[in-house]
Amino acid sequence: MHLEANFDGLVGPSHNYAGLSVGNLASQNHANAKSNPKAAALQGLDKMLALHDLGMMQGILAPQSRPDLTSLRQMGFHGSNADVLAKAHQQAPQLLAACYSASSMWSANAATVSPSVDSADNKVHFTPANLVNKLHRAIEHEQTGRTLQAVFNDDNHFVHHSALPSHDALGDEGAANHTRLCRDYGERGLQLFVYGKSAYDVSKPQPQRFPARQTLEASQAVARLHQLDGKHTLFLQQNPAIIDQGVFHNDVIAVGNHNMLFCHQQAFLNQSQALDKVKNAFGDSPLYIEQVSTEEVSIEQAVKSYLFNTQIITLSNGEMALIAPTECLEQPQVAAYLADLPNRNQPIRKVHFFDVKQSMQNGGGPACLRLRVALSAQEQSAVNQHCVMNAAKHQQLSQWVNKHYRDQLSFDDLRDEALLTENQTALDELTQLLQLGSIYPFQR
Ligand code: SUG
Repeated sequence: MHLEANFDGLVGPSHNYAGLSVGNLASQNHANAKSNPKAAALQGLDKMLALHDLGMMQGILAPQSRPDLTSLRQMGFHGSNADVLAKAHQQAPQLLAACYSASSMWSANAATVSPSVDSADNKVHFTPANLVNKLHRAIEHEQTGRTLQAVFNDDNHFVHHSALPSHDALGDEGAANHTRLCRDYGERGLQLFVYGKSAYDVSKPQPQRFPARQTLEASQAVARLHQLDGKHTLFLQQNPAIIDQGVFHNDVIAVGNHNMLFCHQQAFLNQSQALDKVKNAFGDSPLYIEQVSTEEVSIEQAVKSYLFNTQIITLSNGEMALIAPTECLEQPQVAAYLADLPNRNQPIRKVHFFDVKQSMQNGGGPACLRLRVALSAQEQSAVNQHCVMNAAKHQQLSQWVNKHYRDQLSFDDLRDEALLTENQTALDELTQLLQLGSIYPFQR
């Protein structure tokens, strides 16, 4: 049996609000707010357990080691670890914050993943995203590669590529700009790559205010690496006007699952032509496109609520359910829309609401927290089983969080060497709980 697993990023012990992501309004609005790392990690674990309880295969991706001392030393801070932290805190607080971000929790940005049924060599392909647009994220991809190798560690089934060269022309944000539509997870699907700009084609419009993080050229390179069939691969441009309104990734305005595409009316450039292309490429079987009009939900409310950063999941009875953040209940248009959604002619029958507020305040909703990996039965058994969620694992990891995480963090706490030690102690223990081996630089 094929299924689509969700691998969520476990929130790291240094979760904080540093306002690092220009163009991501929640990140900017919460710059320097106090964060709650323990609550953040527990919220994430509870969502993972709930998905497991709904019958889904739910995986866990370990956080990255922060602060990233290698990067800080590369930037010229030297001496003991305490010296490095104190100097960076005093001389370049932005760089210290970048090297301390727990942003790897948003595993939708970890990589692009293609299932084996879509690839010419019949293997599952992983390409870590270079995330070049933001410094705090551009330092993630090497560790991402090591972590994915430790979870999907079998050459017979899994192919791990390096990230694309780190340059804006190949800016890649991973699965946040990638969706796959299919009739069944075990059948060849249609892979939709959504880009914000082209590096070279000047005829394509670009946003004026905020950066487009994903380029067409990067999406094409990933499709080549993954050996996808051109007939079943589409490249669509995101509407640049909404990037300027805070839609910094396509998964803030559109989400797909099986034969359903759920999107806002303004998600894509030249939307009706774009959706015609999707329908044609999908073929004859039924495809549900649920488009929400601007009248019904404004872009502003969509961005505040993360209505489209929801997860659509298919339950074992074939019905679909929507995993939504509780912020959707706070925006009146969105709450009204969701109350009516199950009555419409589309497959979602139920909406489940989750409190992931700690992540939401940095611009990460339920869908940002997960990387989708469609797997055959054989591939499922080739996954590192210690990274798969169940009730016992949830209990074990909740205890681990309660033992190691601080209740609260603010920027000045980042210069405290004790925080570094706490992070490393926690992650060292985690590699044993998840049986990952020595994946972190401090363990080598
Ligand atoms: O890259 N926020 C992340 C949020 C990523 C959301 N992911 C998806 N939409 N798939 C980002 O902008 C904020 C960090 C800070 O400001 O402290 C941050 O990195």
